Amino acid sequence: MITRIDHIGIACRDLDASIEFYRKTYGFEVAHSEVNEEQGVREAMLRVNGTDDGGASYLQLLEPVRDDSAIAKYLEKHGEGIHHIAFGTPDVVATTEAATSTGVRALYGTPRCGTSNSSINFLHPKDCHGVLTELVQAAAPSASEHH
Ligand code: MC0
Repeated sequence: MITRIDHIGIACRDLDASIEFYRKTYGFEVAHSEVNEEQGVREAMLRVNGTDDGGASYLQLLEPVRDDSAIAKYLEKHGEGIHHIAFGTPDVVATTEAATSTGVRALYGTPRCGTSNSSINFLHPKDCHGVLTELVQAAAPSASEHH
């Protein structure tokens, strides 16, 4: 079950320059930032609406930290722009299974770690009419308090 748009992921060459663009153009502030080594990104979450209860929607600005990362590859091929959409779900395993049962490929066999200890999986863009689609289950409040 999908309950909301968690975030829109945007590939950036220069994270600080993009943060500044969104601040001065729209007044968005950084709610959270981190480096995700496994995904090879430095990222900033800009909250568009909602609160810190796991139900908010964000822009996720993504800068590569490695040349072999998915974002580096995307920038090289397509340049800056929207990289993926992420739907929020209370159960990422069940929602992934519901999608794969229709023939859509999931990129991971089991969920991996996303922003703020969330659990994530991706659906292949070629099976989603050209849209890389992330499914994200927010961490339980006690786990996210550590960040
Ligand atoms: C690639 N393609 C895309 C795309 N990336 N289409 C739409 N949106 C995208 N973002 C298309 C290419 O144009 C190409 O089509 C085909 O898919 C194969 O792409 P490729 O360039 O050969 O690249 P692959 O196959 O090596 O990798 C694509 C794949 C990869 C989606 C499997 O990027 C991946 O594993 N992504 C999941 C992880 C990720 O994106 N991490 C970064 C965000 P043609 O027609 O040319 O064949 S991390 C994140 O978001 C976390 C931190 C979080 O939210 O918490």
